[in-house]
Amino acid sequence: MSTGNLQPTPDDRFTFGLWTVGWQARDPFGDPTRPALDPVEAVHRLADLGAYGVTFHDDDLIPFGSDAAVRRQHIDRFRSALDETGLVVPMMTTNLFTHPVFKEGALTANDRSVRRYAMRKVLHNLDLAAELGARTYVFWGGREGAEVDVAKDLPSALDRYREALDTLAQYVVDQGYGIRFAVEPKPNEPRGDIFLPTVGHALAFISTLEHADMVGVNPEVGHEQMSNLNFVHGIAQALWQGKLFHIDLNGQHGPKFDQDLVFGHGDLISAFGLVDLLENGGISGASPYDGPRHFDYKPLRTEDADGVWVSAAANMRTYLLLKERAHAFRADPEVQEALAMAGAGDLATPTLGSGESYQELLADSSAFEDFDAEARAVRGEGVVRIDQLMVEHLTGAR
Ligand code: GLT
Ligand code: MN
Ligand code: MN
Repeated sequence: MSTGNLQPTPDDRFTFGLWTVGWQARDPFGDPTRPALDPVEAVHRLADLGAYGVTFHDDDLIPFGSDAAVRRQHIDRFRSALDETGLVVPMMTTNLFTHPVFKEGALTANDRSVRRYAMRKVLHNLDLAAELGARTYVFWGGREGAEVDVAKDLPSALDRYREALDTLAQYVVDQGYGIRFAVEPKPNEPRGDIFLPTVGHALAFISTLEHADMVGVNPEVGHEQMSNLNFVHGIAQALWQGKLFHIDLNGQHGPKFDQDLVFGHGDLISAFGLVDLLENGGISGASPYDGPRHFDYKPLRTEDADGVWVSAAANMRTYLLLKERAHAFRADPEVQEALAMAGAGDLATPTLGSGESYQELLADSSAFEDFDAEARAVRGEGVVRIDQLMVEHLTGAR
């Protein structure tokens, strides 16, 4: 049974994209089912629900092609709403995917003039990000990819992606903006295949960058699960490499189109493992994530305007429920005993002794010559008991 406080507050650091609650539910087969949402109203409604911040693409706030005066009007009235509510803007990003000019790519388009235009669009919006105090800038390359592999020079596309991030990072350094970049992987949709499709691809790419230290990842639950990958493992590796700069929380039912469900409304057991990792650091308690808990979901197309806010609240409540359940799980003496029986904590002990070399390992007959692998193999590992204890906590049975 839930005992914790399930009312979100800014201390929980819950954030939402303007494009999430503002999604009008236009899909490839149907017209919008909801009216446009004024970003100012979004700020007030999110603040009323207990959110901490709001994030956005340039075009979510300032219609594409606006002149400088109109741009300033949109920024100023948005800024007033932030000041009235106390909501902050911890992350911003660029829309490099909606306008048809980006149909063949943006930072990796074949056409150099499109690439130069895309870089200018980012540079312009980085100034606004700095003005609004954003600390993280996301790069989701929705149009960076291909449908026809032989029509794209793939190695050069990666060269151009790197060139763009190196150049934009240099701008941030030179301006003293203190902003870090977060690359958001996605395997496909809208492109047939998108470059940097998974957390692993993104981490490997980032290691080649000139300013690799200021570039991390912004993994999204559904994007890894679209590839049938284990999101919790991806997050653990990003944390382990000090690269979890931001996170997009939502729900997904396995490999299919990007569902962007409410957090926990997809794979609930994975969501439990994720919150346990983010909040408790998992078994070892290492590296808890301290950034915003950002929801990147789409209110179902079936919902009206009221349903949008029901679903926004559901993301936060589900997170808090899982947080409370994960704490109860970790505090349960039977769980601790089961984990000890399984030797889960022993993995934190180095395999070699302090100062031990491979020569000493070679000389240790107990490690090999006298080790009875057959006898060791007979012993059960006791993992199912832990799984069931987790399910019982998750279902409120404990
Ligand atoms: C887009 C995408 C998201 C990205 C956003 C950032 S926009 O809606 O589906 O996953 O996080 O560009
Ligand atoms: Mn996302
Ligand atoms: Mn998504």
